[in-house]
This record gives sequence, C-alpha cells and structure tokens, in this order.
Amino acid sequence: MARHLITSALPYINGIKHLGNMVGSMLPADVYARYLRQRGHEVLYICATDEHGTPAELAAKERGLPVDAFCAQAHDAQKAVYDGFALAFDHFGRSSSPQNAEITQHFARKLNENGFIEERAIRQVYSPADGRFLPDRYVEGTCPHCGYDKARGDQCENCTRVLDPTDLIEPRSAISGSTELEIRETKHLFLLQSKLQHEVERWIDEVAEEWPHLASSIARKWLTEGLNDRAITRDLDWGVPVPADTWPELAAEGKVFYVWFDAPIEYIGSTKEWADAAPDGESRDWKSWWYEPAGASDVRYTEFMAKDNVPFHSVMFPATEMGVREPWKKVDYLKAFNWLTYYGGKFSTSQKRGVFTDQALDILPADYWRYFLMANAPESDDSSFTWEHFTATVNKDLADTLGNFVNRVLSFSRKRFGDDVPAGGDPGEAETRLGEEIATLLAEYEEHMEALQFRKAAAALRALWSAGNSYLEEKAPWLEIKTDKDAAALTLRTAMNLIHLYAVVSEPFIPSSAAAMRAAFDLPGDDATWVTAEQAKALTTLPSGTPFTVPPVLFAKITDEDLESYKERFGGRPEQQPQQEQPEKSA
Ligand code: B3M
Ligand code: ZN
Repeated sequence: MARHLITSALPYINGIKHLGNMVGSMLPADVYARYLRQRGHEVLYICATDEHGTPAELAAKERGLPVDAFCAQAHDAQKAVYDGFALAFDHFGRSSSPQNAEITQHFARKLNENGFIEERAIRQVYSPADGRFLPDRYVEGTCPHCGYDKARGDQCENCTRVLDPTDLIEPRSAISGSTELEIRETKHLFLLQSKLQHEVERWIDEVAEEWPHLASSIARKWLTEGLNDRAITRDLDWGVPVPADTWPELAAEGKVFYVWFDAPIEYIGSTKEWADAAPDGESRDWKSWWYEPAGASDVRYTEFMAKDNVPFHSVMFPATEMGVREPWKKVDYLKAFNWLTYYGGKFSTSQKRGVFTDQALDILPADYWRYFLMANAPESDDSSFTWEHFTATVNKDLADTLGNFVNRVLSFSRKRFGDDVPAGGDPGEAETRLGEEIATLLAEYEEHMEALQFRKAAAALRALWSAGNSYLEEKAPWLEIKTDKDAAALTLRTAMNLIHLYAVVSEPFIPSSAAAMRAAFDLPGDDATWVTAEQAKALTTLPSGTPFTVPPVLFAKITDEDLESYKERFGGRPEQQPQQEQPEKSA
C-alpha cells in the first residue's frame, strides 16, 4: 500500500487568508488526507507559512515590527485559524526555518555543481524614491502581451504569462507609484532552466496524463512558451542567504534567494521540521518521504493549489529538483483549482471584500464552511460565493437532510423505546433496498474521493444522507408505532445504523459533527474508520441494546435575519468589477 505525501500551497505570511484561499489549497488537501487516513493509509500532510520576500518586509514595516517578530506572530495567527477549521496537518512549518535554509542552500550548491547556475550581471530596476531595488512584483505596468495595465513585473494576472519587469510598458513603482525608475547593474544567480526544458517536458508527458486538465494544460502552456533562465536571488534583508562557501562575493553583498526558490523547498524543510519536532521516544524519518534511496519509492505525492501557483509547481520546482541530480520525490498528482469569487467579483484582501477565514469562524462553526466550500469547490470552473447560496446549502443539506434526520430519529426512539437502540422486527424488503442503495452510493462516494473529485464526492455524500430521509418517510415509524411496535423498532434501529454510517463516512468533510454523531452511541470497541460495502448493505453495525444519547442540534438553521446581517456586514453584490480581474494573490 502506497504511503501518501500531501502538501497544500503554502499560505503567504502577510495576512489572514480569505475563503477563496482556503478552498483552493488547504481545505481540499485536509479532506483528502482525512479520507486516506480513514481508509487506513499512511499519510503525511505537510504545510507551512511562506514567509520570505518583500510583502513580508513591507507588512512588518507597516506594523512597526522587525520582520522576524512579525512573521512569528503572523504564523501563530494563521495557525490558530487553521486549527479552528480543523485542518489536521501533520506539521505546519515556517519557510524561515533553519531546516529550510539548509536544504535550500544544499539545492543551490548542487545546482551549481551540475552547471545549472550562472552568475550574471543584470540591470535591475532601482527606485531612488523608495531607496531600493524593486523586486519584480513591485514594478507595475502594461503587459506587452495582452495590454492589461496592472500587470506586475513577475507575472501578468490577466494572461498569466510570466514576465520580467523590464518587459513592462510604462513601468512604475508599486510601492510609491514613482515612475522615475533607474536601471542599475547588480549581480545575481540565474537558474538555467532552459537547459532543463526537454527533461521537464519528458517528465510532464509521463506524469501529467492523469492530472486534471486545468493543471496539465497550464504546465504545457508554460513549456510551450519555453523555459527561460530565471534570477533566483534578490537584494533583500529577509530570505535564505546565498551560501558564502560557494558565492562569497554575493553573500557579502547580502543577497538572498528569491522567495519562489525557497518556498517549494519548504515542503521538504517542513517535513524535516516535523521530524525534528518528534516527541521523545518517537523517531520520524523525514528523508524516507522525500528521498528515494532513503525509501521514498513507495510514496505517492499529491499537491493542492490554486491555478496561479501551477506553473511554479508543475515546471519550475520539478526543474529545480531535476537539476539537483539527486533522487528527490517529485509531484505525482497535481490538483489545481479555479477561483472562488465573491458574488462573481474578486475577493480582495486590500479592499476588504469577501469573507476572511477568521471572520467565517466568528460567525459559524468550521463544519458549515467546510461542507459548503467543498460541495462548491471551483474544480471545473470558477464558482461564486453568495450568502444566499451558502444559507440555502446549510439549511437544506446540513440542517434538514443530515442534522434533522439525526435528531428526529434519536429523539423519537428515546421517547418511545428509551435510551438503547430498540430490538424487534426483522429486516424486510425496504431494508434490503435501502442497503443496496447505500452500498451503491458509498461506492460512488469512494470512487469520487479516490479521483479527488470533491464536488461529486460531496454530492454522493448528500445522496447518502437523503437516502436515510426517504427511508424514514417511507416507513414512517411515527405511524408504525401505533399498530406495530416491532416494525417501528426495526425502522429506528436501521435509521440509527445509518447515523453511525454517516458519522464514519462524513468525517473528512465535517469532522466535528461526525464525531458528535459517533459519540451518540456507546458501542464498545467502536474504532473502525471505514465501512465496507457489505457492512453498509447489512446496516447492522449497531446492535439492539446499544445505549445512546441525543446530541444537541448538529446544525442550526440560518435565519432570514442572520442572512440579512451577514450581507450587511460583508457586503452583498459588490460594485461592478472588471470581469477579467482575478482573486488577489498574496505573494
Ligand atoms: N505563497 C501562494 C501565494 O501566496 C504562495 C504559494 C507558495 S507554495 C510553495 O499566492
Ligand atoms: Zn498579460
């Protein structure tokens, strides 16, 4: 059985993320990791904050904090929100860790030994008004390819082409707006990606076949445009230093690696942080997850990210790994997402439009968000968050279909039969039909989860919940009880078995509600993490006589007043926005 390594794109350090960030990386990775763990696989889910680069420096400056102190604080603040969302990382590290610095420097030395790094003098944008060289993303101007006038010097958000700041027409400083930019000469390290183009192409041909179209098409588009050699160092204070043993002159000038060079390496760095943090008596082998000679050949590596991050993960990081000429694990499956929009417009951190992850948890428990976001994940297309849609989904799927079922069955049974699962009645034709339906739906659910098709998986889960409601309506135990107590007992016992099944299989999507459902039953030795088709069909996991309690209401309905207050607080339909504008990125 393969071991599963799972990573989600590293959230950038400069602020709390919005729901769009959550649904495009960390949440689906968590749902998938939880599913695989439930199925008995060995899973390592690794994430971290992406901490280097200019945005971190500027955010720290704005708060009047040294950048390392700012990052430490901001890391903890993000971690607290992710805990609130019940993201079960094995480790949530920091790209500014010594582990990452060590591995990043190792990669750079190896790339250099293998002839993939060259020192070049380049002419770089210097802004006298800002007193600094401007990093690529802080030069703005018009895209030479599509004419978008807010293109950044690293990438055009509109046509997604990778740019160099000097490509921009009418460039200006994004920090001060100054257009008096100078070009000064400075030395930097270049990664000779062009030399790796064919190797990456061959690899993509092999591996990307099974990726979602969104991911493979972006990778191929990037390769068709051609891999350019890229500067991988910057003139900044905050970053992984260029190692002095290899480049004494650049190190003396204080050059650091570019944030996009060290950030993906932090997937490995964070794994080492995880190993180094092992409690006494437990030994953790980080290398066996990443390095083939250390045992990584049975690892299947799945990455999760939004589409704008795909080029870096499908092409640039694999090229880096190849150039190192050591057998580091490369991505096997890349799950990419489109954008979640807010009423069809973009979520905007700077304009504070949309719903941020910390605010979401202030309003409602994590499971409401987890379910809604995954059931509407922007997989094949962008999808839009609206309060109306959120309210309707929560009320219908969670409160009515699942929560009400659980509550109705358990309270009615307690009222008529007491605190144990009732005995009486032999399963008949209705139970056989139900069992078959459940087994079929469960198989569908598994199939979609294995294929990382989250919307479809959520639909199958919802269908499982609905099947219980149909059964209950058909059997109507509140009528059966009047004429045939045993018949009512059978119906309720069967429905309770469904609740137990829901508790097990809903866990990846709604872990705390699933735990509450499971805890309703006092079933000795109840530690199974999945239900086989046979068990699902029989619906007899919970024998009569099992004591149970009625849990508090699982999902409260969102009222019209709540809906109005959310719309008022967060804004409903936003002002007209240009269609081509896309959700804001943080790094
Ligand atoms: N931090 C994502 C972003 O902020 C970026 C991902 C890094 S993954 C190695 O847009
Ligand atoms: Zn463009």
